[in-house]
Amino acid sequence: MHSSMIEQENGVFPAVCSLDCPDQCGLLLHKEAGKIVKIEGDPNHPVTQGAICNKVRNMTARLYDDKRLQYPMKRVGPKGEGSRFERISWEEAIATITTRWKKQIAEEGPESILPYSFYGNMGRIGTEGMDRRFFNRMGASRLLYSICESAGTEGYKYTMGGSFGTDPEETVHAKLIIMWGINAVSTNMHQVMLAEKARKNGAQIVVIDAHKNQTGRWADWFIPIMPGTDAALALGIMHILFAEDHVDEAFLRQYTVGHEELREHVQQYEPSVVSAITGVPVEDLYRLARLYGQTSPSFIRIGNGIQHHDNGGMCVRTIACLPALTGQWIQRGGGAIKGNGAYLEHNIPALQRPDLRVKEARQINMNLLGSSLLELDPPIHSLYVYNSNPALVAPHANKVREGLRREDLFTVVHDLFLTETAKYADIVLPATSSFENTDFYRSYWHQYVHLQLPVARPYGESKANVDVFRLLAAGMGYEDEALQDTDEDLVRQALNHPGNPALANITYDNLLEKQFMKAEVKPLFPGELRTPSGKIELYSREMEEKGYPALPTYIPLPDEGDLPFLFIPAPNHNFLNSTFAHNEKHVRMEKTPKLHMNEADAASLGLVSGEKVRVWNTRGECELTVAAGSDVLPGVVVSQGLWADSAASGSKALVNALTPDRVADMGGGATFFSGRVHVAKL
Ligand SMILES: Nc1nc2c(c(=O)[nH]1)N[C@H]1C(S)=C(S)[C@@H](COP(=O)(O)OP(=O)(O)OC[C@H]3O[C@@H](n4cnc5c(=O)[nH]c(N)nc54)[C@H](O)[C@@H]3O)O[C@H]1N2
Ligand SMILES: Nc1nc2c(c(=O)[nH]1)N[C@H]1C(S)=C(S)[C@@H](COP(=O)(O)OP(=O)(O)OC[C@H]3O[C@@H](n4cnc5c(=O)[nH]c(N)nc54)[C@H](O)[C@@H]3O)O[C@H]1N2
Ligand code: SF4
Ligand SMILES: [Mo]
Repeated sequence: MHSSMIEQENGVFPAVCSLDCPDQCGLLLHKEAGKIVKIEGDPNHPVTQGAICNKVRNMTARLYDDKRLQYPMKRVGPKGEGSRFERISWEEAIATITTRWKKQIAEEGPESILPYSFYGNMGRIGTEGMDRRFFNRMGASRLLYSICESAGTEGYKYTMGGSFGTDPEETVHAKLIIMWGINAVSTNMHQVMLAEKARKNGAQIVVIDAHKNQTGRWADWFIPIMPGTDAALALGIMHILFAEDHVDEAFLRQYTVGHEELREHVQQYEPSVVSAITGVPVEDLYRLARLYGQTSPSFIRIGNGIQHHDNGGMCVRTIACLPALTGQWIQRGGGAIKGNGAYLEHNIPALQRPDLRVKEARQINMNLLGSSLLELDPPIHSLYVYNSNPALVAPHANKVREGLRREDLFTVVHDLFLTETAKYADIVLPATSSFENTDFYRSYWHQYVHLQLPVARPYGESKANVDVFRLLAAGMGYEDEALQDTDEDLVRQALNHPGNPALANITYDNLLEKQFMKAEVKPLFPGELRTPSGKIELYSREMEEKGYPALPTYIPLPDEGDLPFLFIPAPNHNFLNSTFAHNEKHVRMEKTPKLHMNEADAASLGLVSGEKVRVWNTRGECELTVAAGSDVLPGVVVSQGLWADSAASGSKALVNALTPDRVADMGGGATFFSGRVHVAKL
């Protein structure tokens, strides 16, 4: 790989997928006349092996979509629907923003400014590098990055000490694979490829989900479950494992704390009790527990679906205890993955420079964006959004939009497209795609680190996040060296991390030569975990001190009144969150936004498949098309995908109009899947 890829008009160039997806595929970009004309998988990538998803195979249409933003703009019409924008220069854009911010900082202080971002591009210098330095230097309000996996990550950490799990490449050796609350066929396709290899060697595949989607259909055994009850199922399995002596006593003694307390504690989770809670028949519960207790190696892939609930943190904490009971962590390919991000942790302080912040600032939970914009005192008077589209993806969308509509809120949005959020902006800035930038990428599932160098020229006048923050720093008069570092400096500083020996060989120079490298990860066992005891904590004193039950526990979802259906608005196959929801090709592949419901429920409401329904609660409403059948249990309805306001289907499928902005039990997490709704024929 060489830095002159931009200059070469034709050829095939290495790249990495920048999307927020565990697989982090190695890619090959085909260029003709300076344009990327084809994207395929890199066959030399050991994990992703040349296979990529349909979304990214069709991504060139997005890169050169004629709706892609080319130059900065200012708003001239009203905010939101009906907004209009006029082209301005970068000089004017930066001057407008920094003039406003200087005034605001002088009058109200920097906490009146809120950066809002997520991982629309997983490149680390662009999503948690120069941006963090800039807002630290400014002293702006801090965002709690809680919209995705934070509840489950915290829950898993209480049990295992951090995001450390099985190396996915080893999972081909498993004889039992449980996909638990993950729609892996759509969201982690290479885990499915690895499971297919294991299946050829005799492995059984079990899927536990609230919805029999493509992943459930692919399973050898699909187990439907009432949403929000998975902790009870896991505790029911533990009850049987202890009762029938399928536990690995030696492993428990050597590597865990609290197994005796746990043995006592799970006696209350009798199969009949668990069955009544989960909807899983008693026979199936025994069959599952015995299968898990008697098959080795066994591997559990813990998805994000189970933790987007009020009880999500405790649920993941509980499931994460299972592999310890049968000693799976020392079996090749056994164990579990919730996330593996901690193995590849780079030097975060060196990249983010918290030392630039002279005064502590308030922290704002991103799941509470709507109420924060509407209710905080002192108020937020400026919002800077990048790498995210909160008007579509954040919970309680109507509140978010009401906040964005405030006339006294100065909003800047930096994106590749005029998103739903950008329509509320005062200033819109055009962003480069990841293939136009330098950045490094580290998967949160496999164990490889990638370097991306620019392959194509910036589209129009678009700029990378890092470049915009350098301009903003200059405009603000911040002279700190840290705000002038080059892209290469940033990557070098982040990868120089004596605290993580797994990255010892992974340097900018080595990556320049090899493009991607596997970290030298030490096996978890034998070894000290990063829990307080250094062992797997089946009993956690730390949790007890924080007011949680010390042992894994089933905590029912809160009561949302007598609305008849629990509503699960999950991701779909052809979009990635709201990315691709604006691209015609992807929308066409996805067809229309549906509402999956049980045929008995449909019949009782007089509904048949294909009919339009109104779905509503006190937070808002949306319109979806019924798909009746046996894919979900009675009392549950499921939609898939975050559809654009302007979807070709003319949909009014803003599913987040219905989702609660309650905060989950841990990590300030989101509760997208714990809301209830009414459904009726339109
Ligand atoms: N194609 C595609 N891929 C993606 C994404 C995308 O939007 N589209 N998004 C990316 C991102 S940011 C993330 S975080 C991941 C998310 O991907 P996953 O980890 O797969 O999580 P979800 O798709 O949110 O939910 C997974 C499953 O949980 C089920 N579910 C919901 N509630 C419950 C419950 O209480 N119990 C059980 N057992 N199941 C439940 C849902 O029906 C769904 O099938 O995918 C990433 N990859
Ligand atoms: N109902 C419901 N809501 C959900 C979920 C769900 O399952 N159900 N899932 C939640 C989850 S898990 C997540 S992670 C969030 C994700 O939500 P977001 O992080 O908002 O993800 P996207 O919708 O993909 O938006 C990313 C935006 O970043 C832009 N972008 C891409 N690259 C760059 C870049 O280099 N620079 C800049 N400035 N912009 C860039 C893209 O064009 C896109 O508009 O959504 C959450 N919302
Ligand atoms: S979205 Fe996921 S599966 Fe698709 S190319 Fe990117 S990393 Fe691979
Ligand atoms: Mo996510």
